[in-house]
Amino acid sequence: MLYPIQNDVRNRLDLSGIWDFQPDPEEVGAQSGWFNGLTQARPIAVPGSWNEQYEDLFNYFGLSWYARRTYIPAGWRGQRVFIRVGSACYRATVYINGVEVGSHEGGHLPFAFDITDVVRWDAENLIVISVENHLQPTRVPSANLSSPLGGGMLASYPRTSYDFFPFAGLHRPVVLFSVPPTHIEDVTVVTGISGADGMVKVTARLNQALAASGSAVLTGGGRSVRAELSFAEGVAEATLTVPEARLWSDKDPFLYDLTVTAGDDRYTLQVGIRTIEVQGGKILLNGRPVQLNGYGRHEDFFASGKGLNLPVLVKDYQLMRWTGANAYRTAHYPYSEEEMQLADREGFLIIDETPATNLQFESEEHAAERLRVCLQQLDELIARDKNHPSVVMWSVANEPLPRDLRRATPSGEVDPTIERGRAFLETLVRRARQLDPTRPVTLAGVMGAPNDWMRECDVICVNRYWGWYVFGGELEKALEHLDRELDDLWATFNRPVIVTEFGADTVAGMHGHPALMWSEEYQAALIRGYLEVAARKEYVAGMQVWNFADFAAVQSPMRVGGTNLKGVFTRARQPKMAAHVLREFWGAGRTTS
Ligand code: BDP
Repeated sequence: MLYPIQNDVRNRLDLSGIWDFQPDPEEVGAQSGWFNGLTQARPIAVPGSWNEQYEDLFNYFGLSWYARRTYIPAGWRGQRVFIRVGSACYRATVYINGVEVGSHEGGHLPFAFDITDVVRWDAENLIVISVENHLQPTRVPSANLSSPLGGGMLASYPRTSYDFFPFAGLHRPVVLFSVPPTHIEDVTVVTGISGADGMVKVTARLNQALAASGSAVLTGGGRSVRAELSFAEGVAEATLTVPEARLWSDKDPFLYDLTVTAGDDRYTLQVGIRTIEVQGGKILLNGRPVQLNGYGRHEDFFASGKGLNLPVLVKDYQLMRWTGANAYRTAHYPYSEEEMQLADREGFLIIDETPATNLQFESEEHAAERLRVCLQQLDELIARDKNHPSVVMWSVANEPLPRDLRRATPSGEVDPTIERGRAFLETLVRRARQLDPTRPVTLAGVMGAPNDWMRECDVICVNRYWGWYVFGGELEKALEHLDRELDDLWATFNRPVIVTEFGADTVAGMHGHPALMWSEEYQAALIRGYLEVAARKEYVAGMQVWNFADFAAVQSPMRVGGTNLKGVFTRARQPKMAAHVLREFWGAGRTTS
């Protein structure tokens, strides 16, 4: 799944802008031929969630139709033409000139369809995309579960099983692109280090099982290294040796250009030469210990919802850097490709997470379908992000939940979800490792879940709310528990530990003396306390605050104005006191030695 680019042999037309839009709550659009055009359309921005663009659409998750017309440049004739959607949440069907060309499910990953045979060259083309985000128990993430925990996150509306707003729509750009008839369909880059040399192994695959010749050329830092590629059955492989390579790191995110040529096609991508591995209690970047300090985040902003918002993205990177962060987790789903490119360029270390958040194993009814969806999304994520140097770890799940967080049902009977969960999660971890043996694999564990669920993980990631959901207001006690629990995790696993969530809801501008819960002082003290405890532990490989910024959640008695207020920045990106504490701890700079 290569990101579409523009060069002299490939073309790309970005259809971002104002589209026509029509909700279809009765689901009559298909019978009524809406793929031939919308009758009562209103304007809507693409990319963008529909929910915050119109008041009546805020809690609407049903079927909706998008439409837009475009000419296709004459210069594309003779090439294969594709439509590609960066993401559509949750299920989408694409029609070109009234012809259905394909569907995709899963809200956060790209998909493309070959539309060469249905495009018009002498007239405008009508592009129609239907999207729905029905909140269902079989989907990932799941909603409207009937299990005891599934009454919704804290009896929420809408009834999600997770703590963020289920924004819907075309969240990332829709583009048309064209490529030569025989073209490079995929490139896999694996980098290594040998003495002062960088090793870049390139595997390229064509769309057809043909013999062809080509090349791989790596340029950067005033140097150029070249290898011939000879394709057999559509696949070619070569390893480039880069003398005195400039390595990619969070301190020096140096990128080379790799240009792969095959027949008439040419594709260029950015490559960072680096290694990532786990050794004892350390994560090693290019053989040296590195700390992954930063945040759990969300794609979230006013009006755009979960839609790609480039100025906010750049601003967020600047603010993360201002606090001295060098890492974050894409909680709780894959983020945009544009964001991953920025991370490569800016030197952020990413824990790349699938949409499998808050999995429950209560009923076996939906388990098989959910596993299928999880595996599909994991496969698509790794296919999309495998070449990003910034991606240093895969997270296959966030906070999978046993029935009872105290590990046994009150009657003393064994909780069957423990064994079901273990098998399910093990399948995900193993699949990630099989698809990509070059990166550590993890999942972010909830407080009270069985440790056994993390047994297969290379790095132990835990979300901890001592001082908030447990021992709220009792910071001293909370920190004692944290201290002890971290040591226990190390004793159990002998692997690096990252606290992937910790924090406190905080109303910006609310102060307290003494520092009471919800005040800026309390959040600042809690974060300071956690960082101090962690600083004493050699095996802690990173601290990630929940959350970078306040974000839209579902309505519940726990979420003021439907917002999770654990941000160290507000939703409008103003710093709370805690942001200054982080600056003090991390601001001295990046932590790779
Ligand atoms: C954790 C979840 C995260 C929530 C957070 C919270 O992983 O999605 O937003 O807690 O409660 O359980 O703020």
